[in-house]
Amino acid sequence: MTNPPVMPAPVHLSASSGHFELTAGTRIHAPGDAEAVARYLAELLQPATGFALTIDQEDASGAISLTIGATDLPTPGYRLSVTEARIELRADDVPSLFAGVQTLRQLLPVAIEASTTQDVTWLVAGIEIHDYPRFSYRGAMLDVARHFFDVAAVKRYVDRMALLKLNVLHLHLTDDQGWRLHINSWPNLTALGATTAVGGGHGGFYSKADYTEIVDYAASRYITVVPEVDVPGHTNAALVAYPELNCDDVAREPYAGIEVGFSSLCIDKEVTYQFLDDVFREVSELTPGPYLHLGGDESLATSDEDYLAFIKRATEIATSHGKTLIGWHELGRSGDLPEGTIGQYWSYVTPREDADKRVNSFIQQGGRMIMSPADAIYLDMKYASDEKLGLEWADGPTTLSDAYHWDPAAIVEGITDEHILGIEAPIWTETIDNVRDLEYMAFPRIIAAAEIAWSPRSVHDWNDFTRRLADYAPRLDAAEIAYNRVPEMSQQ
Ligand code: TNX
Repeated sequence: MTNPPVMPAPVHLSASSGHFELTAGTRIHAPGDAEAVARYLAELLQPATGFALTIDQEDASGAISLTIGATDLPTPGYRLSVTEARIELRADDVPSLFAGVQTLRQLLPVAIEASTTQDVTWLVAGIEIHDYPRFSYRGAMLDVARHFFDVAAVKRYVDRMALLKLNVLHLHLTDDQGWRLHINSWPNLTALGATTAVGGGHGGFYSKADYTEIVDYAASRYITVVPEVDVPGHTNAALVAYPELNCDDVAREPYAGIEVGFSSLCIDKEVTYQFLDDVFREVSELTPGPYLHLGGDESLATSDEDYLAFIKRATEIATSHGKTLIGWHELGRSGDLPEGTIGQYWSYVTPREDADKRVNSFIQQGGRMIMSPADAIYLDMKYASDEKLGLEWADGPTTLSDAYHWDPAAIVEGITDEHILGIEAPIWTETIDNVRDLEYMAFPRIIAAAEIAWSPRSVHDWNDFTRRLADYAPRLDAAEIAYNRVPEMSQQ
């Protein structure tokens, strides 16, 4: 018997005998903090089964039991046991319990992903799993600046992430083409700076209520939102909205192209820092998570001296609002970062230029790294040269195999798991303007990314991964995920 395809691969899984059958009468026992996850599970199972499962906090006789308590696993993790009589899921903390539910979900027949009632016997084969993540930060980034994605689209992406045990949603909220979050003290950012997109589309932005709706929805899936306000480059939209942010006081024209590196806030003007203080304060107030991302990439229109002076002030202002900072790896040019600033690496699987030096700079300044090597994990790269969607700058197309065959701890010499907070799969949206295209670019490569983020190196195995993926395809179909059916998914 082959093991069920669980994505990402668990640390340990062994099949046992018998089957558990989920029926309309199955009760879920979930004391204390486990109850919220039990409610999520009941909601998840409802559409396809038609069952409204009863959740009980006190009565321990329920056949499915979700509990929080020590699992004796190395990091917060979960143990899942399925026998004919019971399903027992025990986790060290609530997010791990939620992760365990994602595993359980994948042990049910694929029809469980359907949005309408299915005539299926809901059997779960006997199994013992213990599992815990390799990295605590398992992210996906969505660029809502090049093309805007509304609240419903973001929620849908959040649910896709949850399935794969990803737990950080990084929103790239501002760029040359658009400013996508309303800021009360600088209202023209959205009134004038959000009206376009790449290719000249209509743009769009989140009201504060919209943004909070995303943050709350993500939180209900134990996903932390990291907002990015990209400065000092990638700021044309702000320079359109406020002439005073330009050194020459002349408002810029809206930009609908895909070049990078041409815009910069005016480094010498005091108003620039008032602007940053207001924006960082308002964004921080809306953000319960610990992180604020301030970009810092590709500031090619800013001189070295200006860049360093700017970063010193901008980071001081940002930390004054109580957040830990994240910056793209160029931020490591500064030796003056607030202690513990996190770097996000976007060079290649083999570092180029001074990317490895930048990484070491963050580590020396007490920070850790998020690894996003562009030639492995940039989900906006083409799958193949003849594809319509995607870019190719990161050494040509990125195949599923490229997305799977890399190790975050083998990129920069001396930088190993202890220096790595986690990994993140960005999806830049120059060529992507709708949910189907987004899912096509993300899936299946994001599954590879999730496996790099979650599963230990010891269980990484390309043949096993592609076999599981082929078995997994019907589940993606049932979930109506618009994935790219790459050749590896059709093998038997
Ligand atoms: C590089 S990598 C960028 C983005 C683009 C992306 C397209 C990085 C930090 N910046 O501005 O959208 O390439 O792949």
